[in-house]
Amino acid sequence: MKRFVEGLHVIATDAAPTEGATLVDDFTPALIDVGAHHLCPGCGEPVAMRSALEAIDELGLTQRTICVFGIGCYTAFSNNLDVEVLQALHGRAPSLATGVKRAKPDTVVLTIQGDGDMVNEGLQEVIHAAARGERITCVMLNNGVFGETGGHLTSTTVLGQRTKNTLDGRDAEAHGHPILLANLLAQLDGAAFVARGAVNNAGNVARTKKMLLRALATQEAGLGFSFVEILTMCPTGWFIETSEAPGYLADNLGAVHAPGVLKDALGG
Ligand SMILES: Cc1ncc(C[n+]2csc(CCOP(=O)(O)OP(=O)(O)O)c2C)c(N)n1
Ligand code: SF4
Ligand SMILES: [Mg+2]
Repeated sequence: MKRFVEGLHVIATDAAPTEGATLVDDFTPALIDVGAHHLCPGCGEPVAMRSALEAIDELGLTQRTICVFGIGCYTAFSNNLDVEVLQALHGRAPSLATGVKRAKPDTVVLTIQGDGDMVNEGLQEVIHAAARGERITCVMLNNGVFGETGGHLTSTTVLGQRTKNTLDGRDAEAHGHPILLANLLAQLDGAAFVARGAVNNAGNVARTKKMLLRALATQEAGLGFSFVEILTMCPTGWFIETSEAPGYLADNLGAVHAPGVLKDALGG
């Protein structure tokens, strides 16, 4: 079995870090009220959030947008976004978003969820929303772990990936196979746009932003359900050095959950 710790500096977690985090920049992106956040250095979720907010801003949708948040590290952003925000129970965001969109069809509704939230705790929610062709956009930040609660296995963890409760790597016989959610959703007739991006390098960030723009355009065109999965770094939950996380994402999560557009009903 492939061990994902080979060649990596795995960080000891039996003691507090000797050095504190450093504020790199206090730049405040559009639609975020404060520049600084308390997510870990090197986390991919702030980059993904920024891309989503840039897409909303560029399409001029700010005044009509309602975000529904799941529960994970990304939830920290729900308190300081300059768009309307609702907080869902774990995994239930697609149903809450469905209610919002049906009650207020002129709004643009998107969920922000993690892999643990969407694929473990609420898998049926997103599948049924997609099958119904709800005119909402679901965004899944996929780091292959329950980041906020300590880096445990989720349903998207790839075979061989080391997590807090699979120290020797995920083993198919013991822990089952990963669920490739975007591939699964793309098979449903109600899904109009399905794509998987990543934020581990500048090119992938740019491609992910285009996917988000396309998903929101799909919603605005009333074509059905739209979905963007974004692979994000979680150096803390992967127990590796921050600098190693972008490469680790490409070699592990990204090698199985392949980035690309899987379905695009807008065409052209
Ligand atoms: C019903 C319920 N079960 C468990 C939890 C604990 N919990 C909070 S965040 C979280 C992990 C979320 O993982 P994910 O959605 O992948 O987000 P990440 O932290 O990795 O960004 C869990 C299990 C909870 N808040 N509610
Ligand atoms: S635990 Fe992982 S997902 Fe959570 S803030 Fe830290 S790096 Fe990001
Ligand atoms: Mg996660």
